[in-house]
Amino acid sequence: MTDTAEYVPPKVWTWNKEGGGRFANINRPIAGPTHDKDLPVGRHPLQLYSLGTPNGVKVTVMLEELLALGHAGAEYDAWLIKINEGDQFSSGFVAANPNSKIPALVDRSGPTPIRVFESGAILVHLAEKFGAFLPTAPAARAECLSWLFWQMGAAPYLGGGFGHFYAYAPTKIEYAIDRFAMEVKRQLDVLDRRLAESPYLAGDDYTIADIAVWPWYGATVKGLTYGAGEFLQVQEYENLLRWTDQIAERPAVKRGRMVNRPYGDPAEQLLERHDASDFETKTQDKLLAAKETAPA
Ligand SMILES: N[C@@H](CCC(=O)N[C@@H](CS)C(=O)NCC(=O)O)C(=O)O
Repeated sequence: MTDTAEYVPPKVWTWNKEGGGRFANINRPIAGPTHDKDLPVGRHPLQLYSLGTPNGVKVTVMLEELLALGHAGAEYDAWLIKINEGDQFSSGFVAANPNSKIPALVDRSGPTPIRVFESGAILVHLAEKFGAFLPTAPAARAECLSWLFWQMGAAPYLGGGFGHFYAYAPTKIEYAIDRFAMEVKRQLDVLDRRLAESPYLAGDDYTIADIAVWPWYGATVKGLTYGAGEFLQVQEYENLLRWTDQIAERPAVKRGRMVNRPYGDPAEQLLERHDASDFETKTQDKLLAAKETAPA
């Protein structure tokens, strides 16, 4: 690794496969599949291919919220995509999402399967399909979509910018950490001021804007992302903390954040979800206990 203070970019960038840092095994300067493999398909109308990161959790929370409202058509199979092992580069996944990132949804409820990628597009697809969590009155709808798209534009500065340079980059670069910490604190203040005005981001009602923003900014304001709570002085954002805690109490949110989650408390890890009963019977603690008591 060249010292950043001395680094002079060459005329033409070249791919140094060994020098890519923590995500070197999956980072590539090219798109497209690396191997042939179809995606599995379960029995439900909606097939989700994902992982329990903040981007994945948005969709599993939305699906659980829809089911909680009684929309049986939102039943889904959630398949685990191990991005550290390159599952997002299979031919099947690339057909569902040419951008090779989770989450990807295939809606098989009609005669022809519809692929939907990008978490924001998936939330809008589901909200419109079931007529839920997206206001129809023009002003409220505009406010909801504005915060939804705000999240899509803002979060890369939090994850790819701040998180990368604060937690993952092989050298600590003051300029980069300072620049992105300033931006993340500004974003937290944007949300905090908005949530001083109204209970939810789009107004009085809980919408897909809250569902999109909560996994990233709720976790950050609770100090759960990148171990940076003290560094960012997150306790300052009282309205954001109030909103975060309120959403965390929703039963559908509690379920949604367990799906496709391969880390943390085994009782909160449901690696794949194919039935509502899986939350009771297939979490990792239960599967491991069953394995230990099974006759050899
Ligand atoms: N803008 C995308 C971001 C999706 C995204 O960055 N997904 C990450 C995990 S959180 C991923 O799949 N990374 C795998 C890779 O970059 O190869 C969305 O909102 O869906």
